[in-house]
Amino acid sequence: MNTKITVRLIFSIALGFLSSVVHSQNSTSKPNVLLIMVDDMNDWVGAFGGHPQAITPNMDQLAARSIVFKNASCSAALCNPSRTSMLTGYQPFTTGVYGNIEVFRKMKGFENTITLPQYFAKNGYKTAASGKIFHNPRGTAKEPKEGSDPGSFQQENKVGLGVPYPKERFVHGLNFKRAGVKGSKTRSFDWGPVETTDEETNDWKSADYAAKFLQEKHEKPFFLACGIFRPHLPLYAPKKYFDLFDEENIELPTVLKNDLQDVGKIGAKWTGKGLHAEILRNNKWKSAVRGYLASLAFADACVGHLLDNLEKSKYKENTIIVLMGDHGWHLGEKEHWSKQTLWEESAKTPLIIFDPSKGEKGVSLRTVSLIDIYPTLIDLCGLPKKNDLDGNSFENLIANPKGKWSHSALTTKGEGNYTLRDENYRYILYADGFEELYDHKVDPMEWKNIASNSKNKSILERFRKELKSLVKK
Ligand SMILES: [Ca+2]
Ligand SMILES: [Ca+2]
Repeated sequence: MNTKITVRLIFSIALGFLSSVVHSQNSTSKPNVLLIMVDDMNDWVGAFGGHPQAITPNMDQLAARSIVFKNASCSAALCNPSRTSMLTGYQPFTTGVYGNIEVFRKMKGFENTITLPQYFAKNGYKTAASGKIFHNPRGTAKEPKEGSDPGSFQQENKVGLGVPYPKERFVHGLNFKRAGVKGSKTRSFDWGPVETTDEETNDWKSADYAAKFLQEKHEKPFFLACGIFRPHLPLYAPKKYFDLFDEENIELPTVLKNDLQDVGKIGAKWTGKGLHAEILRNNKWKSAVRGYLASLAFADACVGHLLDNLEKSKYKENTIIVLMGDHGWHLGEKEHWSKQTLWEESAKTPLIIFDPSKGEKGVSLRTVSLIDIYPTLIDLCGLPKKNDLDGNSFENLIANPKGKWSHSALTTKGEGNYTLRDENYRYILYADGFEELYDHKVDPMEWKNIASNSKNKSILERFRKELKSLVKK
């Protein structure tokens, strides 16, 4: 062996040794991830200021030490397409998953999709889920259910959701179906207190499973996801949370009369005008708002149980916390209840990120989206880039919430209906070509559609161009 070869050989052995040392250090020092997803939670969380009477001390406390994204959007204002998009990193129009019944793995070209938890597992993480993360948490490998993806998480807690139904299910709220009143499309449109303890509820059990996971010893870094089902319908919560709110003094959302006059035909058709009229006719608006606030306060307590256990655990200093809803929720705004519109109340979702290594806190007004979570978590955890994702990493905003961000947030509903949100405006394009434009600087409730005002032509042009570039991708 000549000297040159010997030197090269020694050098490469030394390099190999060094890189293995570096590698093992990396894998042990990687941060853990705790992802908390609260179903149908709108910006009524205290820290987001959506309702003055919200009682969410645990989420507010987390917000106070984190980056609070006040202009975050979902990819779709419905459980399955929103969650599928966040967990695959692809927009609804990329996979074709627009509704609650499609399964992304049955879509051509997406059979072998590597989901967010699978990507973490591939890169040395242990992954676990409790409660609703994929749309249907009850699917098993033997019996996959619509909207489930058995195997995405290495370990999954198959549980019930929310709060067990009261014995006399429909005694507390309004059961439109039973009352024979037209207008409700969902049989779950009900609310009321349930005589039960926190510990007996499914949501508490979901949080408790994750809490116990945090007390265990884990050899690898972990990616732990916990889904809380309330404030998803029906709005049943333990009685003590209803007792926090006095129905008489409940503040209603501010609603403009005839707000729907200047919206698109498609948008107006999506609203539940009939349901809203029935709620008014039955004088139940305050009662329903109280049901939502009580359910949200209960969800917050479940989140608190989990976060308290993280605080008590040895993972406290090395765990990134991501807390989000899956989309927003209307409670009468634009004569609509629930989700599935392209307006702010549906498209906006709370998003809080705490990264102990950055130690930053504050509010970010950048218009990020849940589609950006996948690439962002890759960067925050130092995993190899995944270049086929639709979203953009906003790692820079975790270090500096006022940092650079040049993307509008895109939300899709069905084929050909889109909305873009930047820090000043919301733009909507329906499949029939109708456009809406709202100026959030002066119109936070999106009352006045200014798309037809010739003054705004250049703003419209900018959004049209951006939307084209995103949808064509
Ligand atoms: Ca949902
Ligand atoms: Ca209007």
